[in-house]
Amino acid sequence: MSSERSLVLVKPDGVARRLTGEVLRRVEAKGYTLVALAVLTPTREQLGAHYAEHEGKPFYEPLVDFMSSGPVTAAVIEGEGCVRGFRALAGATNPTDAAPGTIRGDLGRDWGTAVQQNIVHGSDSPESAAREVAIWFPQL
Ligand code: DAT
Ligand code: MG
Repeated sequence: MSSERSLVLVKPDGVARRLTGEVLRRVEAKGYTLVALAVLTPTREQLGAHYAEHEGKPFYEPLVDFMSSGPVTAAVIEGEGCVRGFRALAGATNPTDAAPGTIRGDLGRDWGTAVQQNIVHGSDSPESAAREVAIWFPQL
């Protein structure tokens, strides 16, 4: 059986709001397995690698500022289809548009900041997941 993995981050807003447990609860209730877990404040260098695709966009510097502003909870999850499955749990990028029932739809809102603070990150493809897991958990 193939065991797809995804990289999940509870972003600084989610950690500050004490939502790590709520996010991990939803991951586990869905049936995915936690295979690695860490709490850390990311460096700007680490975030530059993680968000390389967004370099040059207007929200890039605010994004790196925000993501390095405090601790995040990083997790590797595992399960058939979990990359797409976690993106479905997370909901749309803009929390105003995210459907009720999703993490961003239930727990997030627009705070008027330069970058959307939307509680979670989830890898957008199995290829991205492999790249991101290597950035956050080089020991895996
Ligand atoms: P996602 O996190 O849903 O994969 P993304 O990779 O396109 O979204 O962008 C990374 C993060 O940057 C996203 O979670 C929130 C923020 N962001 C994206 N597009 C934005 C925009 N147009 N304005 C403000 N923030 C944005
Ligand atoms: Mg993305």
